[in-house]
Amino acid sequence: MKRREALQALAASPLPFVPNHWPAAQPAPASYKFPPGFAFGFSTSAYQIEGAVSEDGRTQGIWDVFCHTGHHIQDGRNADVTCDHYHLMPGDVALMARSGVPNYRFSVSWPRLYPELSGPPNKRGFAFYDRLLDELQAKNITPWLCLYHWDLPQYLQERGGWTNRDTAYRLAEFCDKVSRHFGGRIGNIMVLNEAAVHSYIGHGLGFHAPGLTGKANWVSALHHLNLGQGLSIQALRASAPHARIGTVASCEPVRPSTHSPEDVKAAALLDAMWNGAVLDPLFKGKYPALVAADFEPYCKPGDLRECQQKIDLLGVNYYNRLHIKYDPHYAMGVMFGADNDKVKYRAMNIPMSPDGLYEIVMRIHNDYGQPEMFISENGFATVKDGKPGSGLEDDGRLAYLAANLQFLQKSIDDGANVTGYFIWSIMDNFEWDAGMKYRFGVVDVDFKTLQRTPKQSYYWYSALVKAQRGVQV
Ligand code: GCO
Repeated sequence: MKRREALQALAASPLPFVPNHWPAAQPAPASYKFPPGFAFGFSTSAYQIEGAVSEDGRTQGIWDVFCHTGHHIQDGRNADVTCDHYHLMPGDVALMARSGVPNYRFSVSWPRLYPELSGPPNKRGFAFYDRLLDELQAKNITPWLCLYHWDLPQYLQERGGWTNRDTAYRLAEFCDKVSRHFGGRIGNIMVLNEAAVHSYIGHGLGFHAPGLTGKANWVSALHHLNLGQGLSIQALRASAPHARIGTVASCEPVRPSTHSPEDVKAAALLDAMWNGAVLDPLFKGKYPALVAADFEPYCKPGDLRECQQKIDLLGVNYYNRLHIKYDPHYAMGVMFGADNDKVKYRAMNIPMSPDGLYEIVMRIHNDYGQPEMFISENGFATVKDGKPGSGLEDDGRLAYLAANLQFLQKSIDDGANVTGYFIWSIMDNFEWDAGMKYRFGVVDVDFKTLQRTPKQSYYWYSALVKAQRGVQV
């Protein structure tokens, strides 16, 4: 039996261990009371899990080039194979199905679907996602599609990528074609993932693909992402009239690293760029006053009318509060800084604050007209959990997720219209510039053998979701 077949067989066999307990300190899964119909799910993205980067006609995206040039990835790894989900997909869907978690947010790879500039659709690329949808349907898992999770085709990068206004129009065209292909099969369609992170970290700081730096690249990329998002939403209204249309933003409260006036100013600026310059154009058709002038060189008359769109739901990715300091060496003089808050949780050496989820959800609720939201990502990184096959204890993750869900429940009790919660991620995967150094999965992936082993948090989340759905556990 080939390794791949063996893994597929493994995925279909009973799980290696099923703990029926977790540390007593954790809230009992049945202690939560989310509203009926609340959507629990898992999130992934194409580039981080698929692998098969040069198979079946796929061409390079900006992350392929970024991983293979220079020393951008902390552990020197790449995503050429990563979880090999492209081949092991049925087993991964089976893992989700066995958890009882009924929703799955994934993204499609643009260079897999349209490998050439102005070229025809790649039938084999589309066939992969058709098979994924078949598999999900067979297991009663609802698909949530995210159309653009950072893997821009390299042919568009060669024409300037997001710093080129034309890419906004290419995105709308892409969204239109993809949604027409999937027809009525997908009921929830999100346009972008985290315009703030993609523009700042990828175009302002250069830590992510395409590795550009400086204010002009950051601001122009963000404006063109906002414009592309607005155009795409309009295109999707016509091409997927049955679907709920939205987008996903990384929304985090921002605090200054210290009380110095420079840090306080830098934090306000980053807040305006990270939260405001993403949500204001979409909901209010303007940029925050603090940074509006910075967008003027790129914002043509009528652009803000295109950016402002009615959406059916907003995906909110929340991980932790941001702490910002003034640093003149970086674009706009802002940079991530130290945190002086006392916190209980720490991951990737970053302090984690579950109450920040409550803070940001209530802020969006109050400032943006009480939109329907779902938490499209929330997760916790570890270096390595337990020993594979030995019960994989991940108390830190479990505790952090449990605390986030308590704060989320509180925001709903206080009136926020939050209708879903998706964990990042079902399995360990390629964590961008950190490579495989940090792991976010509730399922462990051994990147040598590709074996998947559920961690304790998988079972805890499964029990919680089942209890909320009234299933006996
Ligand atoms: C992001 C992305 C995910 C990450 C996750 C953990 O926020 O960077 O949406 O792709 O992997 O957030 O960092």
